[in-house]
Amino acid sequence: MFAACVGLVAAAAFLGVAEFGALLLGGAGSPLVAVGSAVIDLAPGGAKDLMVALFGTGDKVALFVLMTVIVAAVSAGAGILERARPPFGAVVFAVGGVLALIAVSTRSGSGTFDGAPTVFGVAAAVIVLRLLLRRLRRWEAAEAVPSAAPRPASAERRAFLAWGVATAAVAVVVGTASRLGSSAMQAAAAARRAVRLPAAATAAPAVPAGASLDVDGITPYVTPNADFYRIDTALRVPAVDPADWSLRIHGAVENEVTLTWDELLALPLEEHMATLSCVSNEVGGDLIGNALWLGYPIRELLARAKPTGDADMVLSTSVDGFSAGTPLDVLQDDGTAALLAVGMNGEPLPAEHGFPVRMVVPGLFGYVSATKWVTELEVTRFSDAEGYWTPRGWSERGPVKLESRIDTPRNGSSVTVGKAVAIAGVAWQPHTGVKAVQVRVGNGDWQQAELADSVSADTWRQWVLRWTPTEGSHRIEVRAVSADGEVQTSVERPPAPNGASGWHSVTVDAR
Ligand SMILES: Nc1nc2c(c(=O)[nH]1)N[C@H]1C(S)=C(S)[C@@H](COP(=O)(O)O)O[C@H]1N2
Ligand SMILES: [Mo]
Repeated sequence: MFAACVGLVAAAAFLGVAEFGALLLGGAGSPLVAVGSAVIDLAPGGAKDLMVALFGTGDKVALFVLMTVIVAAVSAGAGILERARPPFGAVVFAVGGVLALIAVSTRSGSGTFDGAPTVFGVAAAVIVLRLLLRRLRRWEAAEAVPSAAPRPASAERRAFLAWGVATAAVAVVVGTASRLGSSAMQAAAAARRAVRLPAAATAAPAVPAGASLDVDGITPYVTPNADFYRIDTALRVPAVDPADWSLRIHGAVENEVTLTWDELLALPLEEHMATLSCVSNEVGGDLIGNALWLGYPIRELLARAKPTGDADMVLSTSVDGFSAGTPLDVLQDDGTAALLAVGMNGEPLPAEHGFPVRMVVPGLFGYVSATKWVTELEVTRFSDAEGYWTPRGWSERGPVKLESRIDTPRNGSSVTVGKAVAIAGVAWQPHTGVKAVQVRVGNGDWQQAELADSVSADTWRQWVLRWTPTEGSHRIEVRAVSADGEVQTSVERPPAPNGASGWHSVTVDAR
């Protein structure tokens, strides 16, 4: 009887670990779901009809109940078997695991790692089976020959029961929570696949060929979504179904505004290319990307809401609790394409970049403006509210600093004496723009780099300087000049509290 319970706890451990693994894989690879759908696929038509006839639309629930009963019976049996004839109980779990693996790997669209949750689940089940049975045997031994036992039977019994109950409880809680989380993620992923974004009412001009220089190793002008840096506080990417999404604009406004997904998509959307960067980016770092955003100007929504009194900040909040405090005047400015974005490079926002809706504000670091999975805009005051990072040591305001980066040659690389090398990279100060980039080799003079075409002041610009190295080690430095005439500062500052500064340099060896 207790051995059967151990089998059940082992099965719970299997499901708990496997479902948690599936959650980490973004909702894929759940043996529970895979086996269930394999059974549906394999069941003869008559059985399916019978299930539907018996249970109607409850047929899937009925299937899971049936599967649970079977799994429970087999697991209980495996517990008894393992106690009587180890390791055959463990073998039963292994066989079950192999069947589940077959089910997982034959599901359409299964990925390379989708079997991992099942494998880890089986390992957990076998470990739990063995450890709990060892406790059970100790208890039984203490009951049988009390004098020979190191601890009284009552202590062994308590230990066995405590471990069994605790393991089962953890497994059930983790498993259930993970299953719910995975379902939500898969539902959001399916909803994202179903999204058809409308064409922009105001399309961005095509990117001119001259925006991209033909240099090996330079950062591409547009960052593909898959390569776009990701920064957020979310342990798990929030799963938001657009059907459930809405944005509420409230606080110091005359009219509260609520906007649903369908209402947002029905508005005349704008396309705008903008470079987004993170305040945590080190000099020379890669927490920056440039994308074509599709969205609706936040200024128009604020015009509907009509901010009142002396409001000077908009606190945007995400479903996951993150918040950013953005200056109200920036969001209201006619000349700033601050968007409530739904599209990124021609696709719905990827889940990790804020699907279904995020903010993008050219010229401000992400932490004070680019709220992903945004659901709320509160019009307020900097003196009354603060964004997530402000009490954590980052400045209340976060305009992007004038910066430049050398992409190629790489620091520490070797070049050939007398053979021309392209020194190239990107420079940016979104919303202001870059008008010149200068490069210095060693103690030489600053030389003007050639600039790629500027697409708008809101994006970075590629630059290149051709250089023919002489023998030796050379330090190469870069600095940008903004459209306002500001020269990038050499003063080195760390990212906290409002962005790193200083000149990026690389050292190369010419031989
Ligand atoms: N919900 C949410 N939105 C967020 C953040 C976050 O932690 N949570 N981080 C911000 C920061 S610090 C940056 S730099 C940008 C990064 O956006 P990305 O991951 O799409 O590149 O998102 C911003 N939006
Ligand atoms: Mo950031």
